[in-house]
Amino acid sequence: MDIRLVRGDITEQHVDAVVNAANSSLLGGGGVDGAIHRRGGPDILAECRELRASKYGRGLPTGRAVATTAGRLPARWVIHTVGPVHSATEDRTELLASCYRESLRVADELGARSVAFPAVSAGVYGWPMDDAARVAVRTVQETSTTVSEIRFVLFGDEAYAAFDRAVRGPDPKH
Ligand code: AR6
Repeated sequence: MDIRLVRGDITEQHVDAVVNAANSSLLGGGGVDGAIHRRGGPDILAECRELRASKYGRGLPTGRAVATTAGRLPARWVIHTVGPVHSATEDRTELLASCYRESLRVADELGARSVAFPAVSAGVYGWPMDDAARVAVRTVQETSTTVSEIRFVLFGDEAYAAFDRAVRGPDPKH
């Protein structure tokens, strides 16, 4: 499995599946979620509403993932996952890892070979970027998957640098 880091906007990625940093309501929000619904168009929200009606009336639990169409995005699917808020629980690291594992499990079920991830929980949900990046990179490296390309799409230099450090591992000089 190849891990790539890209600076940019996740809604512009030509990949099989784009992961959305959603919330349990599945009804949209700001950040990545807002951008995906805005650029992807109303078909994504329509499918999210159906999922709420059929399976997730109480919301998609934190750490889980579910797929919909990607609408007008240049991808085939959006995989919605709900990250933990940083201020919340003792299980937050495990729940954040679960977002990446579950998203890759859903990607495998779909037959997706390339998947783009944002820095889940590192925006509105308040995770320090270095911590979020370490959990993200370690988890995808440890997950067995048929996905062959994982692309972390980072907004801005700080996020890119944090993921770059996480991919390179601890600096031996320190
Ligand atoms: N492409 C790539 N990365 C982006 C983009 C984009 N278009 N837009 C923002 N980021 P966030 P969370 C970065 O807040 O912390 C929503 O309201 C952003 O700079 O999108 O998991 C949901 O509905 C940050 O580094 O997700 C939830 O309520 C990272 O993506 C809540 O926010 C994640 O920021 C989820 O919060």
